[in-house]
Amino acid sequence: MAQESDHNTVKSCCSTDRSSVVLAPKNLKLKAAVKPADSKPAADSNSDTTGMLFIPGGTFLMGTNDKEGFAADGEGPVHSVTVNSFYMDETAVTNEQFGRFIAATGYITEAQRFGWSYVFHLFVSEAEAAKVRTVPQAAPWWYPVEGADWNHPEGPDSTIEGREDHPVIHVSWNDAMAYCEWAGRRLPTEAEWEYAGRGGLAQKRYPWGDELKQGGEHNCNIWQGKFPVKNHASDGYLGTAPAKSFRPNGYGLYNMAGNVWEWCSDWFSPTYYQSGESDNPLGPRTGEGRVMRGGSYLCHSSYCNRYRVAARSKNTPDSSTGNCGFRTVLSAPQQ
Ligand SMILES: [Ca+2]
Ligand SMILES: [Ca+2]
Ligand SMILES: [Cu+2]
Repeated sequence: MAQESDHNTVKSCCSTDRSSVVLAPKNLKLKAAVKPADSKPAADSNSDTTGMLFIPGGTFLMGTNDKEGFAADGEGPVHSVTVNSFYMDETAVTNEQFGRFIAATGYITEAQRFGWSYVFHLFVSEAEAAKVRTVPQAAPWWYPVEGADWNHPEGPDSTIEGREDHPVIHVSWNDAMAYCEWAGRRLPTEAEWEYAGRGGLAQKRYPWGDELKQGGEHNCNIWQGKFPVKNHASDGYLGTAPAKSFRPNGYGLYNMAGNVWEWCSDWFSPTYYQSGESDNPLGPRTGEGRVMRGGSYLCHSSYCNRYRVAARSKNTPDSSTGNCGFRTVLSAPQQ
């Protein structure tokens, strides 16, 4: 299998971007139909908070100086940030919820426009694997599979049947924004995501505390074993878990750590925390990648321990993978 060079300069996490393999989009014209989106938290007109939890605003210490962190990702310095109250989805958006959006709008996702998406190699059938010609050099466990999309997570020979309550995957940032627009919601800012992820705790490594396991029990869906070849799945899941699995955090939010990465509205910059922006920060004004938070079922302490609550990553807004989804938020009326 030939390998194309990877455009990532920062050591990649368990994810990968669309430009890492050279495959021509099958339908470039349609791609223009994706509207560029503004990352500003709009004054939300919608007041339907079904499936959401109230997150009371406050001031917290964002970021970490943890020695287990990735300094190159810009996880530090720790800095004080204030966020207003908001509502956040209790779980990541599920296949069932995303399916309702597709049924209502006929929206075509970017994976469908490009004709392919990244599937983790162990999930790809022999027949589909035989068609794969290039893989991202820095993340060769990702196969660009033609016909893989949210409704066919492992490729054209797969379905989401039985996984309706799992988080939707193979959605790009642009797809997530389109869903938000339809639902009258928005993506969380990176600050909102971390504030919510911490669940009211201060400067802990995980949403539940500093220890990965509590009483010997798994708290999240990540990778056990030898990445990327042997997953023991002692947490119960090789791939995605139902969106409402494991114990929720202090705010009642499920799977903020692990399961699937979650898109945030911000552009990513490893130096952004040095900007001093502390009042409901919206992220850098420009960038190349959008922030992803929380890590996924592929994260492992030996390679990418980005299931820590301060961990950050990014991907280009048109990229889609089998381990990234999103959840939505809604601004609460200001007091
Ligand atoms: Ca797992
Ligand atoms: Ca997650
Ligand atoms: Cu990872």
